[in-house]
Amino acid sequence: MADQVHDSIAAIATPPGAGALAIIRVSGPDAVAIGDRVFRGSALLGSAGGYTVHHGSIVGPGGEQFDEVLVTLFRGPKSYTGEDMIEISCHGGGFVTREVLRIVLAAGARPAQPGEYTRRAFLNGRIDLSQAEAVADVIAARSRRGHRVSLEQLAGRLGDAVRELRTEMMDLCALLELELDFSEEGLDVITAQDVDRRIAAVRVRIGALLASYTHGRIYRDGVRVVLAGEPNAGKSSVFNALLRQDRAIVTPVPGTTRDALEESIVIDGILFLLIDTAGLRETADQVERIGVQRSRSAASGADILVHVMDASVSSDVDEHLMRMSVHTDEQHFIPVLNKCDLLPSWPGVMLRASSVVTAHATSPSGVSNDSAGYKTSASDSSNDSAAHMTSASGSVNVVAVSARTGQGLDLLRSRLAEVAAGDTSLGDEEVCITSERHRDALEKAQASLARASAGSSARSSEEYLAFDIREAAAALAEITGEVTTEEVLNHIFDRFCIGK
Ligand SMILES: Nc1nc2c(ncn2[C@@H]2O[C@H](COP(=O)(O)OP(=O)(O)OP(=O)(O)O)[C@@H](O)[C@H]2O)c(=O)[nH]1
Ligand SMILES: [Mg+2]
Repeated sequence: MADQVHDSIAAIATPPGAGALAIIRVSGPDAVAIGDRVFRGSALLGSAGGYTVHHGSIVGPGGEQFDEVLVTLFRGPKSYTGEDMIEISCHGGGFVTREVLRIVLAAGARPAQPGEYTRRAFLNGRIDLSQAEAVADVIAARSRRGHRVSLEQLAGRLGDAVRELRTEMMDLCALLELELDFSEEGLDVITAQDVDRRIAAVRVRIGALLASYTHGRIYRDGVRVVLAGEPNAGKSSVFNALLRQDRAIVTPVPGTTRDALEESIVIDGILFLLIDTAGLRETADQVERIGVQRSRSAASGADILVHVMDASVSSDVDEHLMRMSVHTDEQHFIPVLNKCDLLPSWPGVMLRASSVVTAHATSPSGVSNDSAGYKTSASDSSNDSAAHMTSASGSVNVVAVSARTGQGLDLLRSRLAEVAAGDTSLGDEEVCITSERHRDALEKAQASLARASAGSSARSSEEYLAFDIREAAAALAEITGEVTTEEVLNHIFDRFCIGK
């Protein structure tokens, strides 16, 4: 595609459907000339400067007036793409918009590919690759925090942090190479301790960026919350109550929910994907059995597992957890005691569970169908599953709710937000990574730097150290796109909409 940047592209930049206005964007060396072919205003666009708005009409090939429009003119390089651009604001009907685009295409533009404007902005050096990715994220953002992390990336904060790290590495390489040149003359350019210290400092900063992925991913893509538990515990009722809508079917019949249902909500600016699942039990019903399997696999992919228990069966939380042989990572596990309206008195919000589970993250491996619990395998059948429960390390925060009356649900909401944000909530100063691509690049860099550190401790030659450090710097360059491939670019821009 790099060789195609010399033509002019056009696309509708607003969503399809009727609206007050729609915008057709044209970018490329002929953008202004194409504008003058299709637009009649009081002056020629060709003689106008950038950042000007012109009132007039779009005319068809036969000179017939088609729509009354405003044209905004941008002169490269001070435009989104870095090229000459015009944006035609026309009436927002589907027919009008398509027709204006058709007229523009007939006047010499080619239809733009998805993300092609942003791709040109990147290729023309207007933005780095991490900023280009952030454009799509800002558009796709579904929550306040998701929007914030994307916006900061768009502002170039990640790119700046990465470039700073690269500069530090390249400086270090230069010193190492100087050292190599001067070593025969017995001159010390940099001491071994200095090299160690500087590599270690960069590794710490990369480590911090990597750690921010936990938040970043969650803020961007949302937190997967699986509601699980015994049949009839009220999972679907809690699901509906959190959504404030009757989404899932609720009946007194155990085994009502078969297929996993997914809906999103925003709590405290964080996006949550709530997943209601089939109650976990052994069953002869073929459909329900598939549902139970799906519950287990959903639970294994959960960021947060909400285990719903029926207070009318027992208000003893331990008993519930033991019976279900729940193994879960304590930190991402929220036990919920539902139907508390049926108890003679409302239980305290922090029930003490004397012997519960720690540190057994649910995982897809070892999941089998022959127990009610989330995780069993051939070697740990449900009989000896109690062995997995580390006893009495402390109390567990059990949230008492009633899906029926709504009591306790606000507490459950804030508990979800609290668990999602983790114990270290994101500071204002912190740069945050949100994409797997960035994480992979940082991990690659970190691995090269680990080799450099090891080499430095072993007092290897400066040549080898510089090689590893250069490799780390090259990995970081993938984030900003200083080093990139057509394949990577296609992968990134394919998820853009047309017109952006
Ligand atoms: N009193 C009372 N009843 C509730 C409450 N929550 C749910 N129920 C009732 O419990 C029954 C089961 O509710 P569901 O939400 O279908 O339970 P479930 O866990 O989704 O059940 P399955 O999908 O069969 O696994 C229904 O009759 C609900 O009306 C509650 O807070 N209080
Ligand atoms: Mg249900």
